[in-house]
Amino acid sequence: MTLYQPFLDAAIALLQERLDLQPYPIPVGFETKSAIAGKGKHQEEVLTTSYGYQAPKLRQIRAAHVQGGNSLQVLNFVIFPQLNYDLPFFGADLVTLPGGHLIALDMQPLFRDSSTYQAKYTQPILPIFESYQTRLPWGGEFPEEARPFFSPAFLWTRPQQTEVVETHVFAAFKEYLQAYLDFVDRAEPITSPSTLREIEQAQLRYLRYRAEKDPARGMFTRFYGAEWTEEYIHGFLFDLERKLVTTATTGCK
Ligand code: DBV
Repeated sequence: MTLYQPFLDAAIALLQERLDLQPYPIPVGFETKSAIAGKGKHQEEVLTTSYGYQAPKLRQIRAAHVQGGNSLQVLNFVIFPQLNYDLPFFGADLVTLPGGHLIALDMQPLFRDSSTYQAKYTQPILPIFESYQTRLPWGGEFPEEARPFFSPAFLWTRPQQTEVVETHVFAAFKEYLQAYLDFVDRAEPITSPSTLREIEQAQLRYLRYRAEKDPARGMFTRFYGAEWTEEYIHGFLFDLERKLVTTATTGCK
């Protein structure tokens, strides 16, 4: 059992329990991908497994799980709401590299600076965030340009010990996901054309940023090549732009 497998199992179990969960198509060739990395005695298989689901209010729920031995484990898990809801994104980036663990967990806002948006989607989770502050302290430096995409309840931490990941990070992950699903339960469709336009713009802004700046691009390119990596990023991990083009040109969803 690798470090983030229990996170993935718990998330899928919770989603199945609380949502009408359906599969989301994963492009052929991207469900699993494997390569051998390293040299000589340090050779190690790096296996990337993808998971995709959808639910009535949630356009895409997807996870990428990278398993490459003790010093390379990643679970990147994101929920993209349908464009007619003002729900935030659920974003988890759980990363273990030779240098240590790097944990990013948030309900990433569509509208970072709106006080009504914060009152609706950040204030309710601040008590959860605060309850982890002493055990999961602020992880320090992170890209300034990414700041608009995170909420004040952004849990960003670099634990020294694996045990902290297995206990406190795991607990925080499950609490954030439960709280997110509470928001989903309560969400009502948006009908105002101007708000719908703002939501689409905000989703595209987020998606373009993440696709362009994906911190895993270098790693995936080294293991699996540039062609596979770009297709994985734009065709699965951050696929909204392509889906919008398909809808516009064929009328299909
Ligand atoms: N990050 C992804 C996806 C990954 C992934 C899809 C499937 O968005 C993994 C894999 N994240 C990943 C890896 C690293 C990070 C780092 C492998 C380490 C990169 C390295 O050190 O080589 C949050 N993830 C990070 C960092 C941040 C995040 C801030 C440090 C990156 C840096 O120093 O530049 N999550 C990440 C992020 C956003 C987010 C930037 C922006 C909206 O939601």
